[in-house]
Amino acid sequence: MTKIIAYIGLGSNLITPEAQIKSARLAINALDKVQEQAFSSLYRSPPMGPQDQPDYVNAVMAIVTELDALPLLRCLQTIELEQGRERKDERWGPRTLDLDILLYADHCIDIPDLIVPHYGLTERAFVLYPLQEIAPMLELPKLGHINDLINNCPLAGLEKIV
Ligand code: A4P
Ligand code: MG
Repeated sequence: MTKIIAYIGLGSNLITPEAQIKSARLAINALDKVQEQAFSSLYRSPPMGPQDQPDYVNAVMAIVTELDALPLLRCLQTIELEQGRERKDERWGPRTLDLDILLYADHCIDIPDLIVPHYGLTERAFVLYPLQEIAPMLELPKLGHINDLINNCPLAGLEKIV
């Protein structure tokens, strides 16, 4: 199996979000056939979607992996559950941890459980800015250069946590 570079979006807005992101990073690093290649700063932003929930902390991680995309998703979902993620009916509701596969090399995937590139990526400052921080030359399949996407995506209150 060849090695693939994938980008994972991490998000949390419940129960010490910064600590949730940091422990998710450790858990991803502990996965078999996954190595961290880069990890962005942490960013804070107001919630997209329902406003009656806390601000989010987000980050983006680049990994090198020999896992296929779907097994990788299953591993990430297990980590979400281990960190107390509860799936509720409310769309875009609060969560202890959300792990999304943003990109899987230059693959375009559209199967029932997995759409890559992640569907919301171009409208989400909390994804694009940390992604640009760790991959400033990135060309996204079907979507174009990261800098062009950033130029069309307002910050929407996003702040780097220092
Ligand atoms: N799925 C399909 N494609 C993917 C992918 N590329 N990566 C499927 C991960 N999962 C993918 O996900 C729902 C289903 O998406 C899964 O069964 C998986 O097979 P979920 O994690 O159960 O539910 P979700 O995350 O609540 O749904 P959704 O619509 O993906 O939520 P989002 O888009 O992740 O939004 N505001 C700020 N500021 N920052 C945030 O991070 N996040 C959300 C959640 C809302 N507002 C936010 C933030
Ligand atoms: Mg998700």
